[in-house]
Amino acid sequence: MLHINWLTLAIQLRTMKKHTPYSDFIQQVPKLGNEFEDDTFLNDYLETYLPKETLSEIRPDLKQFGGRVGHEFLVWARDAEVNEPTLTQFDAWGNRVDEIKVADGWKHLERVAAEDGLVAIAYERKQGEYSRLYQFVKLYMYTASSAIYTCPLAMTDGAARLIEIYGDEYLKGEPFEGLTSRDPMKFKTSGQWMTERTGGSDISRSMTFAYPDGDNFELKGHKWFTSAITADMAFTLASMEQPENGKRASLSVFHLPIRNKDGKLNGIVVEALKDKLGTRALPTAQLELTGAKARLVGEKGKGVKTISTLFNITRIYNTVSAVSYMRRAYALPKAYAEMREAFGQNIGQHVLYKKSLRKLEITYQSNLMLALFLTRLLGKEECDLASETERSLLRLLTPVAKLYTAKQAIASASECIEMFGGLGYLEDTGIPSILRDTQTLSIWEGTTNVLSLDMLRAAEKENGLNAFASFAKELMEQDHAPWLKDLHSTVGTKLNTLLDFVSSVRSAEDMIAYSRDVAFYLAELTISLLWLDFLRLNSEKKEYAQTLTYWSTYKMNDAQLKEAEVLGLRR
Ligand code: MFK
Repeated sequence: MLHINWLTLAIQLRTMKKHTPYSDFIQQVPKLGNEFEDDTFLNDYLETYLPKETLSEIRPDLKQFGGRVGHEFLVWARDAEVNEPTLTQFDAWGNRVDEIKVADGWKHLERVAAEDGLVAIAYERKQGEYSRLYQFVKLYMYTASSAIYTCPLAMTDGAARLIEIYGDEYLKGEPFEGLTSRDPMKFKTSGQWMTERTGGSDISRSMTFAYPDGDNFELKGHKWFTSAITADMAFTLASMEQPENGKRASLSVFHLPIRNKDGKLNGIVVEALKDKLGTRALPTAQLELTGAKARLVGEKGKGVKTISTLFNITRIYNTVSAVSYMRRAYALPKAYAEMREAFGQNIGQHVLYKKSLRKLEITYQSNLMLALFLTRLLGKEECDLASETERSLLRLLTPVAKLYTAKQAIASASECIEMFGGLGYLEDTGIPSILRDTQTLSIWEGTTNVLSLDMLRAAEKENGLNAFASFAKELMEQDHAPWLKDLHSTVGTKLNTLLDFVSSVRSAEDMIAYSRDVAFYLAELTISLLWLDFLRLNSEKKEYAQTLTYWSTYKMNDAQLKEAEVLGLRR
């Protein structure tokens, strides 16, 4: 008879378990380093386009900031995301209070934004035309670690610019000083309320009305998506006359404080907080305006034109934020590559992982090239140093860069998740929020289609296409090193392809059908031209030539220009 010694067997099994090579394995957590120092391309870019003395002046600040984003800020961002905002509409006694609570992490992210001058730098203008570049480099590092506190900052910055251009003496006083302050106790933020139940893209369907109230107005109506309702003030649209049947409302811009001096809401009822796919730390509300006291800003009936000053700034924020997420979607799997093993080696050694990583690297660098170019143009415009061509180019490239980078960010975020396998799909790694948050970038501040139409508006009405052609011609005519000859010729061919295609389109309807693909091609072509310029100025940095080869040869696809025709969408 078989005799089993159960005690010995149990000991043997335990020992076997202990000796299984991977039984005690715990995956090391990938960590970010210094997001300024580790970003070699960012450093190369700043060395190329900033005067030496400006770079030496701001480098210590960029370095200290880059060291904090991957650590201290991430902890606050996580706190803000896990502890979502809450709305309490009534107190225990039945009084309407509409109190919104946000996490401590969110408050820390606001404090650091003030102290580090994330809005202020642009208005102090200590670096002259380079102030915007400096500011946006900080925002580029900040966004992906901010639980998108960048959203209130974007609207705050847009509001400050709106006041600079259209504000009266009152707005240029305390409100402007608050929006651009570095003192956390004085720093104020602004909302931008445009969307209503009747429309987000077509705001001419707005149904908020402004009734005279002494020298000012009372606003009545609904606002459907109001991001950052915890702000101190808002700029919004309302009509001063009831529209006749079928006529578009003529809108005007109004400024309103969100709370009165006694701390009570200024004729505002918070109906609900929105339950969103992403940006969950950001309190986005649905409001009723029940007689909010407001003042007119700019010319009556010119509301869309006036508020475009604000949303053109937030569209540049959107662009820079998209690249921030692209950088994160590269930096995280890059860190992981060095500490995760599979099939006998670090995953970073596998050629297919290397390929995915390299594509993410090219994507973030190329999009950063476009985003930072835009901020240089903006800086020049705001310091009155931009030529007419540069102004029109800024106007044209703002919607183009916004729509393009948003889509690229979503694709990079999705790839990043896959590169972590199942871990990338787990909420408590913090990685899924990158995908959820980037998804909003192609929606708010104008969808891809609406911005394609805005590109047409800028191209035709504001001389954008001619400006682009002169900018491209000027870059192509510079002296290029002989080794750049083939790349120069490839980019030249792409430029001709676009210009020939656009001039071959016969009707306005066809142009609309083609506009989205033209916008994508234009973004990619601008990036190619900018790489060419960068290589011209950095002849010794031949490693970047591979990037331009990939970009202009594989990424840019001439067939995409004909997509609307292939789909039978021409009239
Ligand atoms: C991380 C970053 C965070 C960002 C913060 C996000 C939080 C905020 C959330 C939101 O508020 S999301 C809501 C955003 N909504 C939009 O962006 C609206 C999207 N729709 C459009 O952009 C439409 O194109 C538009 C509403 C502007 C169309 O309106 P209209 O009235 O049909 O425009 P129209 O009649 O063509 O233009 C009126 C005037 O404005 C014209 O000037 P004139 O009066 O001199 O002729 C246009 O040239 C001018 N205009 C329009 N868009 C412009 C512009 N001017 C300069 N720049 C523009 N982009």
